[in-house]
Amino acid sequence: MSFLTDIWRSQAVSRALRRAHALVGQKRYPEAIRILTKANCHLHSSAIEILLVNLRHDSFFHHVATSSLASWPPQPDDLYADQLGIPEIDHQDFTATNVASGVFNHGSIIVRNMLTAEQVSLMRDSVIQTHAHHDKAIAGALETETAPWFVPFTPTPREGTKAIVEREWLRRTGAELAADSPRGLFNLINCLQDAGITDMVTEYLGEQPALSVRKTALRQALKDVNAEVGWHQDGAFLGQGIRTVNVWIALTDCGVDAPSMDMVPRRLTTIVPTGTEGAMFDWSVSELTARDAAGDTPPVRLQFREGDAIIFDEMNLHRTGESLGMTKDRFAVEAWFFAPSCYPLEQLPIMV
Ligand SMILES: O=C(O)CCC(=O)C(=O)O
Repeated sequence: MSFLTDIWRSQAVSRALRRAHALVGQKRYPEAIRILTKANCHLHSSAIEILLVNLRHDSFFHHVATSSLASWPPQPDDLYADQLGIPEIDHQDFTATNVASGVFNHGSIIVRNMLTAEQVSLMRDSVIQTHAHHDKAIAGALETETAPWFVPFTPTPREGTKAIVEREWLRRTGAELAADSPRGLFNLINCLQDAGITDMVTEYLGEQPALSVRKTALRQALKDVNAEVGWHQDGAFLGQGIRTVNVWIALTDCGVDAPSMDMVPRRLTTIVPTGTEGAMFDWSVSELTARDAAGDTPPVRLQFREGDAIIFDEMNLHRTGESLGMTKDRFAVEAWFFAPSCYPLEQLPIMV
């Protein structure tokens, strides 16, 4: 980059930051976020990306949440009654009606070709960079050396919110918090928007959604069996009265020689017993209980091509699908959206 281009760029970044701060001073968070996002698409600035993570969180507390849905859960018609197992659609049929029909009648729905090859490559690189820069931080690198790929998110303490404490454990399970990666989160939110996911979720939840810092992850599942989680329903620890949907997207082919997801292919309407003999945690589910809950629809190991997605919610019973002898790591992103009108604050909101 030439000296003049450098000067022009840093002036443009300062201008965008000044405008955003002025808007935030007037509590106009959505406009500040829009301006910074637009500017950053060509400026790729660490300072903008870090500010965006914080503004997306703070903006939740200035957002007046209203839902267009009087009750929850909805009871959509079963459009997939004639399909065995988990229903599958292609990206061209990705609508809130189809997704709700799959999730509320069958527990989940697979969407093939959710992301383009270019989006997959951008997100896979984001996962790799985030892990690598977190490693540098662990080895003692300063934040200025790990930004914009790894800058631990530290939310302003507020009543009902919770400091993040599980980074070490998450990392052992192959997950990085997307909010710890200002550039990774920027790329993720753009991909979610460009693929039509944010619009679909807005219609599905009946309001502009918020992601969760604690549940939105950039994942690298290692080929050597290492999952420390086991069978679980996220509803066992997310709390009652929530409205949520998770979009999990494979960034590499998986399910044969790389870890994938194992899933009970049916809609469960209750939280099954947790912490029974053989379960790894008090919130996870033993093999025996999972098989019991599955009944005549036994768990399946899912196979995905890169860019395929599966969508489910807090009632779904699943685990990382891994076996001894797998030869490849698997990359994925996991985006948990919640309805702001009944948001569990300890999950730490990020407006999208
Ligand atoms: O990616 C994985 O292996 C696990 C993901 C998961 O448990 C989830 O999306 O809730």
